[in-house]
Amino acid sequence: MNNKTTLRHDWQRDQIEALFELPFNDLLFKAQSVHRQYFDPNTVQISTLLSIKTGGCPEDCAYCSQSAHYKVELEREKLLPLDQVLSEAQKARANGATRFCMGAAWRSPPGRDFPQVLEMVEQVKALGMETCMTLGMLDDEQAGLLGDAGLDYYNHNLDTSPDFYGDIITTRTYDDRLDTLGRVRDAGIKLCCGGIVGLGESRQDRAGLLQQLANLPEHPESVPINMLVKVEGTPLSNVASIDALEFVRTIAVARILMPESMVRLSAGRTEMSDETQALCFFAGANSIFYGEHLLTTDNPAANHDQLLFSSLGIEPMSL
Ligand code: SAM
Ligand code: DTB
Ligand code: SF4
Repeated sequence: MNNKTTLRHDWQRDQIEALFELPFNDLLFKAQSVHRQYFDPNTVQISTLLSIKTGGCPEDCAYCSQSAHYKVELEREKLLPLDQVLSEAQKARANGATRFCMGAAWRSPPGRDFPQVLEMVEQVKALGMETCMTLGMLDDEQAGLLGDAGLDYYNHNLDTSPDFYGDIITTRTYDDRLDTLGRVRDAGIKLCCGGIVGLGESRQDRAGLLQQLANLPEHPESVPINMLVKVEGTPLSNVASIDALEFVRTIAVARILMPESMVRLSAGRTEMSDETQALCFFAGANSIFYGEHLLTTDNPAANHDQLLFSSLGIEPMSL
């Protein structure tokens, strides 16, 4: 008999809010129990990020260092040359990363750069790594070409609840995002889709984001939960920090709603204690970004993460 929690796509908002409101120990016990039905609890997948095109983005995402709408100290860069991307991917592979995620500060990929992006997918894949790209909105043709090039994952986040979304981004709609997610699925590419916690949203908004993700036609294979990294010069540079235990609760609810997905403890680990991260792993997070940089901000030092893994008895996941 199969005792696994069944996958649901019909979550109601009040049911999700009720999970958030459980006593902390009950919530974490439930999340860890679900986690153990689908995963080895002592294994965490490791991805490494590279910004392949930095800054000057026309979108106005209020959290982002790369938006041209805000005055942030950041050097803009054109698309990186292929050989530089490959040497970074090789370093990441040597350090134990199984997935290489490439991010570009675009609204959508420009035609002139697209052939080079496809080349990056093919050549990083040839190194024996999984590939992930996050390039903004895609049309059908672009999604198809990325799929043909062998792209494993496409990252495109919903970021927050539909209700709060307009407070954070005005230059593209929630539906634009959902459309891109549908095109990625149609092209046979796996989805990496999550959001950000700590934007000044309410608990209801956090429940609303997770409801959207869990009620997609298929759960995203990878669900990054970012904690806002506050960047000087952006409209959210002084927003109140999210309580660490509320962040852990968000991870736990994501795990319960999407039992089969990899839940990534994504941006924001530099600002978290080891104890908070340990609770996130207990709550069901089983993927991290590894390496000193995210896209434009810092990530914990690699030797710090090695010590953390070893003190928790966690092993990196192999492909
Ligand atoms: N430009 C593309 C897009 O937004 O579709 C891809 C890159 S964008 C930087 C990828 C994701 O990183 C965003 O959707 C957001 O969820 C996350 N992110 C960006 N800046 C962040 C910050 N300061 N703190 C936490 N997460 C952030
Ligand atoms: C995701 O959800 N988080 C990553 C990845 N997808 C591309 C990006 C985090 C960015 C953090 C801020 C920065 O370094 O610029
Ligand atoms: Fe541009 Fe992506 Fe940053 Fe939004 S999150 S401003 S789309 S780089």
